[in-house]
Amino acid sequence: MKPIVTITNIFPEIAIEHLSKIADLRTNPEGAKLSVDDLKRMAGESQALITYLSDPINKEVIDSGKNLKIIANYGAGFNNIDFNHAKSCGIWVTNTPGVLHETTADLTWALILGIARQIVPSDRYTREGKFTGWGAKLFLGGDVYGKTLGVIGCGEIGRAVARRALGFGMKVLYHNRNRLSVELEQSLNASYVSLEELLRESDFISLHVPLTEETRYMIGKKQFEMMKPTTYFIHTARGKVVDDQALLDALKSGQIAGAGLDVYENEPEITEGMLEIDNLIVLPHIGSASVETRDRMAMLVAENVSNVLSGKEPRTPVVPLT
Ligand code: 8YV
Repeated sequence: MKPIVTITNIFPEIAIEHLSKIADLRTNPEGAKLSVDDLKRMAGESQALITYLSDPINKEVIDSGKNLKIIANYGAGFNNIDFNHAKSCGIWVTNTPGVLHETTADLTWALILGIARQIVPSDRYTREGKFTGWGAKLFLGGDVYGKTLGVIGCGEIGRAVARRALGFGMKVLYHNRNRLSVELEQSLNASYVSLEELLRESDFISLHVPLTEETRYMIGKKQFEMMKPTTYFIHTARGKVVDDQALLDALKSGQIAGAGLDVYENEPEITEGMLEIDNLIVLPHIGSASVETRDRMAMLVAENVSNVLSGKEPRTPVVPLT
């Protein structure tokens, strides 16, 4: 009998084909919203559970997985999973590092350029038939080339964002739990600074930390007050790292020049008042959303699952079980 593998949401076809050769696959092809009870039932039935950032894989769900061997998250972030509890139950937890950072960095840059050059309102204006001739003051934005980029969190996504800044002649400041090696710093032309210095000096600030107890609400009123009125704030990490109300206040009062967001404090709810603000781009959490990257993520998930089901170690465990 083949092991049961349950996928809690829409999953790329290429990996479905691969997994269906080795497992009895249960899927949710329309991406129907699942309750904790649904997740508990799925965990109870399966040897492997493929999960998404929107699935709260808490103690209750994990305890229901009597035969569960692996929880394979479709994403690099895994704050939706109580991985310490999973580990104590002998269940592997895996994520998808190494395959989505370039795509997420591309989107970060789309936000940097988009907010600085007013791409979204310019497009709207043109579509609305308002473009009647060249205007000397039409949608004046801020320069990107030659400015200072501050990267908070210099893991693989933060570094991919910093690397792109080389082509824009930017000065790069970064802040991270640990300082990067001298070689890496040199290859990125990046200087390690305190968080406060980064907030005070940068023209663009981009956030790339995971959501943990230490990073929860690390950017709030006090941090926005340190930024320059010409600074643009970009956030493609996890909503709860930022106090959205403080961000909204900073945008409204002109404390900062603008922001580009892919994530929200109470996602998928957009924080009240955000949609009325002009100097803000709001995206629906599409950081890794390219066809190629989603396929790569899914194939890595499939490899992790098939390794564990055949008694091997997964390729990208969140923490080693052994
Ligand atoms: C994923 C993400 O699409 O990798 C992450 O952490 O936020 C996204 O790239 C998301 O996690 C889907 O589950």
